[in-house]
Amino acid sequence: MATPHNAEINRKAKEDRFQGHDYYNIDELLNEDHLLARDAVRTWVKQEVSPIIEDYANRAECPTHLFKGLAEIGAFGPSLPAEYGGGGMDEIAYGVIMQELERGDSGIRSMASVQGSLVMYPIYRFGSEEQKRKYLPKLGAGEFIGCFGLTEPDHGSNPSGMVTHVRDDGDAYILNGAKMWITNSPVADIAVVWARDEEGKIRGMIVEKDFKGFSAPEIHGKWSLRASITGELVFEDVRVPKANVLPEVASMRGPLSCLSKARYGIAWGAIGAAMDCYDSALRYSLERTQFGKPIGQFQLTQKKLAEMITEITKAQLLAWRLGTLANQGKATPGQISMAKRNNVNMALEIAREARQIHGGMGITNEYPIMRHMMNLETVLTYEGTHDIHLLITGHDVTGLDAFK
Ligand code: TGC
Ligand code: FAD
Repeated sequence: MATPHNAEINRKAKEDRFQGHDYYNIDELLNEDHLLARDAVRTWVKQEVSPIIEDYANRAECPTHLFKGLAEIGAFGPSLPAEYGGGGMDEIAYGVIMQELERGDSGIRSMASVQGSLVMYPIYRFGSEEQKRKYLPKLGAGEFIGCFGLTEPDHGSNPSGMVTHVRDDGDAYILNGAKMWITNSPVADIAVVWARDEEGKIRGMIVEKDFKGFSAPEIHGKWSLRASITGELVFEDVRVPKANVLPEVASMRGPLSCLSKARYGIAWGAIGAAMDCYDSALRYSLERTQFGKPIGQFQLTQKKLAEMITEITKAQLLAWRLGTLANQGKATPGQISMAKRNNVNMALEIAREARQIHGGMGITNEYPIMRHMMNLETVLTYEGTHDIHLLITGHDVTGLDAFK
């Protein structure tokens, strides 16, 4: 039975009392625009996400009403030009926005990552002017929802092996195949789909939801990313007008460039989830008493907290430096892989330690810990698994490919 003091702590748990953590004064490296964007998104998450997220995750339901709000706060394509529906900001602003969204929930960050980096970005980078004008403003405003189809049932880590294909049919392509694990697909108006053409080249195309032969059934039964909707994409002789094919790329460079953009955002996002777990654990350790003392006074709790803030600080510095390189157009895919892998793993480790600090309460939805921990299991796998990113780094430093 909890003492009155401890019962009060648990009653207050559902209030979002989050405070950012900045042990190395990294805010001094951010400019006014970054700080304004960060604070605006932090406030929005406290008002719109925190009060509802545990219930949506519990019901395994996506809060699709938040798409509009995400658009209003500029979460879709923050670093894409404003004339094409983006935010016109820099890469660090994009990063801090993802950090604050994932502080709320990885699934909310996913809604923004997919729309901005995996749907708007390929249309912006590889699309025709007509495609940009037709789709980007609506995507940026949240009037259209998009999804990105690369992974297939038999080709996850190795998307180059894809079997989804198109055949030429005059002014259109006929698309056949299936994609698996596609974020937002059941609610999407358009899908950016990657398929092999008759010459074996990888082509990107925009498939609209009402094209005949196209369906997007939902995948049920996820214990992770429960507030995000995931589905398949099934193509049975879908006629895709050639006007919907992205003209500026015909290789794996197309989808992999989009992944670089999204992985960059995840490297920042994971810091948000880690900070939320640390913040909750720190507060709990000061409020919860056992053996007549706050548990934060025990050395073993301090070891956990000290290691958490050290790892968060290292991840913040990695993300900031990566953002600086990205602003100069110099961030390499290898550097992005290193940051995605390190920061997501760091967040997952912190979630596990924070769960221990919360004791039994840590397994309940009174606190955000288990939700972040379960979410991070997906984040560790999507956008390239933890081990694939290690192999990318291994390839980068040795020049030797260990994938095949
Ligand atoms: P490889 O031969 O190495 O490269 C093919 C071409 O692509 C270029 N390239 C990149 N360009 C930009 N960014 C990158 N990260 C790039 N990586 C490679 C490369 O230079 C080459 O260009 P070119 O012009 O010479 O043709 O390609 P590979 O087929 O051997 O692939 C290697 C490997 C294993 C690293 C790659 O396939 C990979 O990254 N696998 C992991 C798959 C993955 O990450 N899937 C993610 C699916 S989307 C998703 O999970 C969304 S979750 C969204 C959410 O909800 O937030
Ligand atoms: P596999 O590739 O089968 O890997 C299984 C295991 O084998 C992993 O541990 C992996 O590291 C290991 N492995 C594979 N190859 C090697 C190797 N060469 N060497 C050593 N180990 C190896 N995809 C999209 O296209 N769009 C989306 O919007 C999207 N959203 C997603 C949302 C969720 C919730 C999830 C879970 C996934 C999503 N994905 C999406 C798919 C995601 O990118 C893949 O799950 C991921 O790339 C891994 O593929 P896989 O699941 O097929 O695992």
